[in-house]
Amino acid sequence: MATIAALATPPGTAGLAVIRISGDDALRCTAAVFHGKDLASVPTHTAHYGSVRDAAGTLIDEVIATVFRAPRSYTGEDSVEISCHGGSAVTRGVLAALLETGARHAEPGEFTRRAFLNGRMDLVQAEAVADLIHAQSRDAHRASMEQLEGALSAHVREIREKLMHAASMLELSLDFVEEDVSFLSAEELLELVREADRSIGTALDSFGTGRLVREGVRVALMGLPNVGKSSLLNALLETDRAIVTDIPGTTRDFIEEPLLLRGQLFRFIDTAGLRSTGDIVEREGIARTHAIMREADIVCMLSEATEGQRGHDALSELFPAFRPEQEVLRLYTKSDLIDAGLRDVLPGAGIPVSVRDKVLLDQLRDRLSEIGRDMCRPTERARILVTNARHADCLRKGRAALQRAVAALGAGRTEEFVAIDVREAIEALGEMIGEVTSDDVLNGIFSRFCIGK
Ligand SMILES: Nc1nc2c(ncn2[C@@H]2O[C@H](COP(=O)(O)OP(=O)(O)OP(=O)(O)O)[C@@H](O)[C@H]2O)c(=O)[nH]1
Ligand SMILES: [Mg+2]
Repeated sequence: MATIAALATPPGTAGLAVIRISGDDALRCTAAVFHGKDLASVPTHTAHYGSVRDAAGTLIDEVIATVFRAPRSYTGEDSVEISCHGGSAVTRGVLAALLETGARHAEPGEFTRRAFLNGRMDLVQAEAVADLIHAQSRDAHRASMEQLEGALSAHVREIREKLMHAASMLELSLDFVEEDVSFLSAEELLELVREADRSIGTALDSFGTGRLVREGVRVALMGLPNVGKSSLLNALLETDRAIVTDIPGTTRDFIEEPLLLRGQLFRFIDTAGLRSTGDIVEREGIARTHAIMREADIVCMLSEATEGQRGHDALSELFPAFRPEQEVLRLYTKSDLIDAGLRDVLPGAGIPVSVRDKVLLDQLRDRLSEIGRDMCRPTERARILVTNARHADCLRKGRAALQRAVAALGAGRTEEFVAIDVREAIEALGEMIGEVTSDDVLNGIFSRFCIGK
């Protein structure tokens, strides 16, 4: 394998930076610029102090080089990690010196791609590396860590192996079709396929939750104009993100912002106030508000506390229908304008909020994070969590093939037909974990990685 090198830490100024080199000549290339011990002869997993100099002998930096010999490295190849001082000029200098020795600059995700190609991890685990790096919330971190550890792969592998057993039995039966012997009864086969179908279903069911974990729980703030939607968004974000005025119809286009609440990732969406209007920009904004309402996981219906029940009735008329899985909260805004005593008796399990009351804001944060936590909790049955759309696609494909197999068995079709469907399911699951891959699939996956990973 050609030797590749890249900066593995973010570019910019920092205490330290790490440059990674991997490939057949990783040790030779590093040794050519490294002055200290002869790296070509040191044992694996050892760290060495020395200096990096360019071809002319000019000192670039003092560094620590850690040597990992194949196959016990991230990529499975000979690799070196050079820790140098973090700074653009230093890292550029070290990298340039390495590239002079014959290494080439790594492409995005190339280290992990090699780890996959060298059998150090399967495709689900390789993708989990990218997810882990990008994880913002506690749940996303946990889900990607579990995938990296191989929990999801093991689940899929187990289903796939059972199906492979069924397929080989089916094919054996086909070989002996003249003799009329069967190695797997139709009932056994049906049970096997059904079980695999159920196991895939369990994994797929977790994808809804997985999406919430990965992308965040979407919270839409909706209400009539001027009720305080944008003010609430700003208060929760603790910045002046949205324009706030006392003129109804201030917000036109929606504003979406991610926010971590108690370690939980949310996406808050401030929308245009709902009313009938002749203004064509505002009308478009209101159309978007409706679309956002349909998509949101949590809908906050905002109405002014001084309006009481009336405000919420007017709002419900404008937007009566929600999906059963949507959580709808009734918020009473500007609660600083009503008596504290009245806040406990707000109609419809209403939640009092005010941008001027820190305690009320904190209570709202608690409530939202509680709901979010429930939504993101994997179901008891599924210990695993599917968070990746490509994985869900493969699982769906596998499931469809198994359902065709069940139908074929029900219709009394011959083993040949059933075998084709089972094979297709095996293929789909294999695609997910990377047992069968194409360059296109790999390019698609690894191009989304950052360089140096
Ligand atoms: N007293 C009080 N006033 C508030 C509170 N929240 C918002 N306001 C005031 O209400 C007015 C409208 O606030 P916005 O946040 O712009 O309302 P909006 O719902 O986004 O309005 P549109 O974008 O026009 O639909 C502003 O004058 C705010 O200062 C609150 O908690 N207490
Ligand atoms: Mg607004």
